[in-house]
Amino acid sequence: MRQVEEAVKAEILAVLRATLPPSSIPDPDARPRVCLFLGVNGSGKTTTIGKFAKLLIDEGGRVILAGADTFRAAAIEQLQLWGRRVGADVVCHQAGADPSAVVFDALQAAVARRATHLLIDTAGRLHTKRNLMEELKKIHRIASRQMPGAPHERFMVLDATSGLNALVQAREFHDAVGLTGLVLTKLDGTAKGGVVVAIAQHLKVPIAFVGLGEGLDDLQPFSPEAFTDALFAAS
Ligand SMILES: Nc1nc2c(ncn2[C@@H]2O[C@H](COP(=O)(O)OP(=O)(O)OP(=O)(O)O)[C@@H](O)[C@H]2O)c(=O)[nH]1
Ligand SMILES: [Mg+2]
Repeated sequence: MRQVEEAVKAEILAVLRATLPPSSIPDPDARPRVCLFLGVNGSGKTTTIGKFAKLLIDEGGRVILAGADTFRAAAIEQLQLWGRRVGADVVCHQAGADPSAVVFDALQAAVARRATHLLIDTAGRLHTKRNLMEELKKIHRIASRQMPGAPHERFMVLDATSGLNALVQAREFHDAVGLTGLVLTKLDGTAKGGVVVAIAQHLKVPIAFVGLGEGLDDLQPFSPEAFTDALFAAS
């Protein structure tokens, strides 16, 4: 039994090790690095953006947040609150505005203010899933027209408590914008987030960060070893 467990563990590690966290502060000629955060509602996108901004600012980055979740007024306020907490400028429009227009303005501001990073918050839910995917594609299109290569990162944020349906969701987001990384949130709870192994394996998308709470410093680079050990630890 022990041998079986060791073999399975080695397999999982091999899948997860094929991943590298993205480097943080870009060279001056590659700024701003534009990171799009997407994922279903409640997965932890806005919170992750706040924590990621803190991490980058601690390393000397200058960060701008884009409020492209215009679906709810509260979403914009939540992002503004994070901006104040971590010391990042926030570019946003009114609720109901075109998210791509927000991204356009935010990218312009990021260039003008010589920001190292632009982090884009998006809606997790629109009237239909089709709307959501079309909107993400449009954001992608507008950003890349403005700055070739942008958005450089397309991070899917997913909640450790999600089941196998997260694989289906990840595939949809991957088809829409091509995911470059995963962020696994809420690992501080009882869930172990095993579904990311399936996603990493099927979509070949690396896991970049894990969320370990709601506080400012609760985002960490992903460790394949620590994650796999926790997966096999008795709960
Ligand atoms: N314990 C814990 N809670 C988290 C973590 N990340 C996010 N949360 C909480 O999860 C809830 C949803 O987080 P949000 O950041 O608002 O999620 P979202 O994806 O932006 O949600 P929508 O904007 O509605 O799509 C909030 O109560 C967060 O505080 C985490 O790593 N650990
Ligand atoms: Mg949000």
